[in-house]
Amino acid sequence: MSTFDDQVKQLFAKHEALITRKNEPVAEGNGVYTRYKYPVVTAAHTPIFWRYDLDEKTNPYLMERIGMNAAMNSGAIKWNGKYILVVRVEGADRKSFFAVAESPNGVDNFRFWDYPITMPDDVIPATNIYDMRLTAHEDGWIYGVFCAERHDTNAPAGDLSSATATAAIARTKDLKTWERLPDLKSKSQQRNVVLHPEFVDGKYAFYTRPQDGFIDAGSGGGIGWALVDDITHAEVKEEKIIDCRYYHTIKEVKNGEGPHPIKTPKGWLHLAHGVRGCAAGLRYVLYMYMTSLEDPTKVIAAPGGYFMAPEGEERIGDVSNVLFTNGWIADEDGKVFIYYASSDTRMHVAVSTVDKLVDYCMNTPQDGLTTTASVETLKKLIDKNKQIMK
Ligand code: M1P
Repeated sequence: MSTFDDQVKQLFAKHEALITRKNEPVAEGNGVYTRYKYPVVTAAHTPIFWRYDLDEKTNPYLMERIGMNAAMNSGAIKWNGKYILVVRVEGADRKSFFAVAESPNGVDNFRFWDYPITMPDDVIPATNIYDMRLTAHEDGWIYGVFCAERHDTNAPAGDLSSATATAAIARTKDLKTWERLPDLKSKSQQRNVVLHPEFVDGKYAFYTRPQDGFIDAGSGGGIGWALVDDITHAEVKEEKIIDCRYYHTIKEVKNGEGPHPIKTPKGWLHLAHGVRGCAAGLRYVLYMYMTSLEDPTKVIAAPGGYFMAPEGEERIGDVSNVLFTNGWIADEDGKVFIYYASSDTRMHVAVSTVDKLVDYCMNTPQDGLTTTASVETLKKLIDKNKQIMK
């Protein structure tokens, strides 16, 4: 019979084997990006010493004491030469918190720092916080903008589900100590709010996602843009929708900015999620678009359809049929690491390059919004290829 110490050793060994497992690129792809075989971070990647009481006296059966349910929607940044994810870890108690996991190469060996982030509360504490977008702003701070969820105080008695979504703002210099700034003031609820990395007209610029309710985007027309004078008292005064939702598209029901856009010589490269309804519920896919360097509110490329959709095991999880992204890293050599979560359960990586992504955006036909237009677009490519194939 193995001793308590043996069992602890086995737990650590199994965990170490998981987090040091080499990841492999998946050979077949569409030429735009390369998926990787294994998820990069899962609930099982969280340290053993977060989940188990390792004292034989108080945990003689070596049982898990604090369960972790998911590791998902992570912000990303390259920092001190390391690929950093600020992971949304969701405990078995349904509360999400932020924790840093770092990797030396961006595709495997992600290891959590010993402690989760202690995020200070705003004046009215939130019940739950999640989905941080990281922005190393030109003002010198690293900002984390995330969703703060609170029970809706206007909900009728007995309604324990109605909630409100607000954009919360914090900043740091070392990813360890965070200064919480007041939540973004806005007339509507907000989720998927992202800070643009540069000043625009001397102001901070936010991508917003106005929404009528906690779930419903409702009259919120899409991804918005708002300029803010003072980040320490941020308020959306005027909001302009820059990336609209359309009927019968992948973003018919909702959309939301992913990570902050990457600056390229041809324009700002954006990654976002789009949501449509179907008999199986909501389907979340990723899509891309580009905006002008001169006027970041002007869309200059809008490839039709989705960029990535759930495949294989990605389709299944706590909230199935979902891909979601709020983190990517553009490396100095032009490589782009796209971090995405599948079905609100686990984190993956796909790798591409800035050049390929710009080419994808500029040369993928736009959605013509009708079957007739789609067939005409398809026929044009067939005609062209028929000439080549002669
Ligand atoms: O469950 C899918 C996603 O739903 C929400 O995204 P959105 O606001 O666009 O509907 C978020 O709660 C997100 O965390 C979650 O992954």
